Amino acid sequence: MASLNGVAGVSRIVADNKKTALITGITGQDGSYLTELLLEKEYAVHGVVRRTSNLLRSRIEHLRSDEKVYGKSLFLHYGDLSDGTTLRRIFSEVQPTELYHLAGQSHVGLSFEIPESTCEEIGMATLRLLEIVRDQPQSVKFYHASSSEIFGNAAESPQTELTPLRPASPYGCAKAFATQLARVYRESYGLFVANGILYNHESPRRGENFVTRKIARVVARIARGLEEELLLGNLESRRDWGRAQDYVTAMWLMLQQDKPADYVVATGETHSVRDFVEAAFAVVNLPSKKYVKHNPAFDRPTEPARLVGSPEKIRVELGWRPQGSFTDLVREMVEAELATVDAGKDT
Ligand code: NAP
Ligand code: F7E
Repeated sequence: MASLNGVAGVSRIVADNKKTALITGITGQDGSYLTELLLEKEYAVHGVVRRTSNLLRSRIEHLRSDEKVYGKSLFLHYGDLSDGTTLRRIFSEVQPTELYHLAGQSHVGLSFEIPESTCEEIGMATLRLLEIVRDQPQSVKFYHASSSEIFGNAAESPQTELTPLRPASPYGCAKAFATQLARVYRESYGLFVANGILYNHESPRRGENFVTRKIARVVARIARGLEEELLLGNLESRRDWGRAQDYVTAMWLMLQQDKPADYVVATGETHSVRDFVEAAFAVVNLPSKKYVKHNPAFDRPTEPARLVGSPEKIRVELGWRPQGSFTDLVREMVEAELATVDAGKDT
């Protein structure tokens, strides 16, 4: 396979006897874990990557530099959610049987600062992909990365697949639009489209400006004497936090069914940001009160106070269950940051 600036060339690619998946957002937290899962299941995995000034794609670099994998069962293609002609060309070359659409601006707080590009990337890009899938000669199972943010200031608790949508941010509005479109395309054209309504899921690969990774990283740096304070916004908001590795399994399960449906993917437990902070400082045996300060720059104009999902449907229909506890998740994230600091990689 020819290599084009570190990306497998987009000449016609046929992977015999393998299921073929196309992933948008392959370089993100979920994309990287999903790629590992699908490679384990012997898929041919194709990912869309954007042109960046830095070729290093840290979450999938271990796979890209593996000669047994890259160019053999993993292929990357330059593309962008805004570039419909290129996405269409990638589709005709790859001929995927499963599409995992994970790409887009994923930070809720930032969506207040960059609402137009957020809505374009999340809303219009999903429409673009639905139209492309509709035109494919082969049937393509489409996973859409919906979000608990569609429920916003939720009408009920816990939320289910039937809870009314009341988004409270540009991000939530864009995801609600894309989720409804996915339903309309499923019902109107008989496409296999599944909305995974995912609650917050975290890991050591989480982006550094999401609250769990930020807390884990700063707590590790405080423990090693590299920082003196942890500046945060709203400590009282409550979220349903699970492990990213479990949530990508749920995505895959949704596309292995005979009929498409929407599923809430959640733990069913809620914790406050303050709980996460206290659990993180407990890992390093330090008192959180001494280090945590409020910085209004991290407050949002409005946001859901409390989100918690009911995983009942996915448990009963697909046999999915989250693994590990909240405390295990916090410990795993803080220990990963301590290891990074101790290895001299975050000085
Ligand atoms: P993430 O780490 O922020 O990854 C986002 C991915 O989208 C990255 O690969 C990014 O590429 C890519 N991307 C962004 N804009 C793009 C564009 N214009 N063209 C092509 N690629 C683009 O997000 P995540 O946590 O893995 O989440 C995956 C999806 O699930 C997102 O849609 C998110 O909104 C949704 N979701 C996440 C959660 C959660 O708790 N993690 C919960 C519910 C829903 P670069 O690497 O080049 O930036
Ligand atoms: O914030 C509060 C913040 O940015 C969680 C995305 O994956 O999950 C994620 O969205 C809470 C919020 O995640 C800081 O106000 C306090 O109440 O980690 P977050 P999120 O907004 O819940 C949903 C399901 C998605 O779909 C999204 O893609 O923490 N908070 N202080 C803070 N948040 C951040 N980021 N930084 C702070 O300093």
